[in-house]
Parts: sequence; C-alpha cells; structure tokens
Amino acid sequence: MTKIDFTRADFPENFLFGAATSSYQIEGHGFGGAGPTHWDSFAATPGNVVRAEHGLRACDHYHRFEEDLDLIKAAGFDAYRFSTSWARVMPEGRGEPNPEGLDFYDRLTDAMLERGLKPCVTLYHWELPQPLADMGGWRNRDIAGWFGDFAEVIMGRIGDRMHSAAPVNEPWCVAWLSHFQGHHAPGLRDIRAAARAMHNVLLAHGTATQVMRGLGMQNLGAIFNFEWAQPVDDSAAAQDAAALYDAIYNRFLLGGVFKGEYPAEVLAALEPHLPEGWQDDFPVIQSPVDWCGLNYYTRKVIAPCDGPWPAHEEVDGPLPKTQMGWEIYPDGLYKFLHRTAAEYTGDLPLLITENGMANPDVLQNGAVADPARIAYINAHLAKVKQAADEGVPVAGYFLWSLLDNYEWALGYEKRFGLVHVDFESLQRTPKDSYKALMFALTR
Ligand code: IFM
Repeated sequence: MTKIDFTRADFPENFLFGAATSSYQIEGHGFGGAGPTHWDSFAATPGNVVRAEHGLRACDHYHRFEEDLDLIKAAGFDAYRFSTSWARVMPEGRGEPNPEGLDFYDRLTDAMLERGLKPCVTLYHWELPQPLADMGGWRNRDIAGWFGDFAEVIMGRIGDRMHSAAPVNEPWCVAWLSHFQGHHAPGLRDIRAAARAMHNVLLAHGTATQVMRGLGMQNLGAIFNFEWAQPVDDSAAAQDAAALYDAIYNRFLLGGVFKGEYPAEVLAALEPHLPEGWQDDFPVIQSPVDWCGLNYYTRKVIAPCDGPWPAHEEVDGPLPKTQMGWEIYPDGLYKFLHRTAAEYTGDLPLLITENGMANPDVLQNGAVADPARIAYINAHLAKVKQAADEGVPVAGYFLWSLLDNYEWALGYEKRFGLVHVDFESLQRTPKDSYKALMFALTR
C-alpha cells in the first residue's frame, strides 16, 4: 500500500487536519422533518441529475452519525467540517424551527466534542428551502435577511460549541454555477439572475457574519472555491479569456469580501443587472472575518470563443484527470495560497477547507485500493507544505470527503470518499487512503 509522505511535524504548529462533508450530500433529507429544497425539485426534473438521483436517503448519516464520527476520530483527524441544512432547521425557510432538526445538530455537536473533534460548521451548503426558492431564492435581495434569521436560530442553538463557522460554502457555485451555467439547482441560465445571486450571496455572507458576532461567536471565516485559469495558448486572446475566467471564478467574490470591490472586467457585463444601490452593501459584505477557506481541486484550460460575453470556453487539457474529468494540478493550490495572502488576506490564516479527488473505487475482498487518491493527497500536501515553509499563513487542510456521497448533478457515481459507501447496504469501508492518512496522523 502506498503511503502519505508527510507527518504532522512537516506542518506548522497547531496545523489542523480534518475531514469535510455537507448536509444534503450525506444526511438523508427524507428523515427528521426536513422541508423540501430546490435540490429535490431540480433532481425530480428529467435531465438535471444522473439517473434523477436525490438526497432523500444519501448515506443516512442522520441515523449513523456516531459511526461516522468514530471513523473521523480513529483516522486521527482534529476537526470535522460539516454543514447545517437550512431546510432541516426551518422547513419553510422562515418562521417556525423544526425541533427535530435543531436536536439533530445539537446531538451531532456534542458527539463531536465527546470524541475530542473540533466542530467546524458551514451554515449553507446549497439546499435552499423550496419556499424561499419560490420567492426568487438567491435572486431576491431579501435572502440576506432570511439567511441572517436562519443563522440566529441554528447558531443560537449550537454556536456556543463551534470551533469555527463560515456562512456559505463556495459562493461561486451558489451563484454562477447555478444561475449562469445552470448545472446546479435552480438550474437557471440567465445573466441577470447570476449577477444578482453573485451579489446577494455576499450580502447574505456578511449579514450572517454579523449575526454570529452578535451571538458572541469567534473564529468566523469565508470559504471560496478556486480554479486556476490556464490560457490555451500564448495568444493575447487566450490570455484575455483566461483572465476573465479568473476574474469571474476566483476574484469577484474574494474581492467583494476582502477589498469591497468587484473586478472591472466583470462589472462591465454584470452592473446593469445588479440590484439598485449595490455599492452601499459593501460595509456589510466586508464584515471582518478571522480566516479564509480555499476549496481547491483543479485548473481549467480556457480558450476564447464566439458568442456573447464572456465569450470563452473550457477545453480539454493534457494532464492526468480524476473521475470527474478534472486535471490534477497541485501547482494551482500553491499559487492560490500565495496569491490570496499577497493580494487579499495578508496575515489572516488560510485553511484548505476542501481538497480531494473522485475515483472509480471498487470494493474487493473487504478493501478498496485507491493509490491514485493517496498520490493526489501527497502531491497537494507537498504544495501546502512548500507554501507554509515560504511563510504563507496556512493553518489547516481538510479532505473532501469523509464518505462517498451525493455528488449533486452527477448523482452517486463519483466517489470522493476516504471511506467507501455501499449505497444499497450503506455499509462503510475505509479505503487505503483512509488507512494511509490514519498512519500518518496518528504516528
Ligand atoms: O461535492 C462537492 C462539494 O459539495 C463542494 N465542493 C466540491 C465537491 C466536489 O465536487
């Protein structure tokens, strides 16, 4: 079995190692009185999700969370990054909370603490309550207030025991992937919807941050996803196309939170669609945070193309790929760590809040050999260490994901877990990558 090339001693003092998941992807949304979400209706619409799979049972973490936390603990992780489902806590999105939902997150929190695991919560990882989607969801500016109320309710219950909290996972996915590209719920392909969602998701982030500060919570962060934009060739047109992709994907949301401004080349197209008075929202959007989370998986090779703005497209790249078809490019993580600190966050701690790979893992004789995943983790940890050695204030690394789970529009086929899940029996089997990490972290 191949091994992890590093031990804790290779990383800065108090560096956190953790495993990450999200509510809709593992819990089983059919249990415990959760309300319908826009993912349920998106998945029920033909053509949106592979085999129209949904999250109603998922990994049944709702009933099996003790077993799952035991796995996190046994691997030697320090922390568990999980998310809270808005629709489980408030089935209508507003108003009356669901006591069963609040009790679930309360028990989950205490079960982490009993095992000595640090609870790192993300409040929203994409399952918008359907009644709020019906009112325009992320297109409606009122969502910032609705989200603030949700933050008050859920953190009023468990916030006192959180090690860290971040309002929204991957705002680019919430806004652009879901409202411009149409790949995720609500499946819109509309520049006006996308522009509004890009802004409103940051307003919601800032509003919830202020609510949590008001509750006395500390160690609050913001989590963004990043993809390195590689021009397809040396032409000026390709350089410009990649720069625009970078501005939309990597710079817009980070710039909103840490600079109080949006990149000019993106504003040129989005400004006519932004809600009136959008500039006045930056004091809320820029509510101070204590750390910045980077979710990193891959790069994209970008070429110019004909058609309306942004007039660029992703093209096939030459590097080895994961089961997602994503190129393996650890240098991108290194470059983003340096760039984020140098241009946006300064001395603020940076955490890699997601990194990992999907692999067509097969359970054979009670084991899963996944040397490709071990190699992927080694290659990325090497870049994290290099950046840390060079002075970037990187403070932690979370694997995506603990379990094989619901990979959104791609259903259950793409396996990201350190632990294999049989989606018939729901049996969990630690893969070789889990065992290799366990060896490295408990040494
Ligand atoms: O599964 C997702 C997760 O929900 C958010 N970040 C990327 C992962 C892999 O696609």
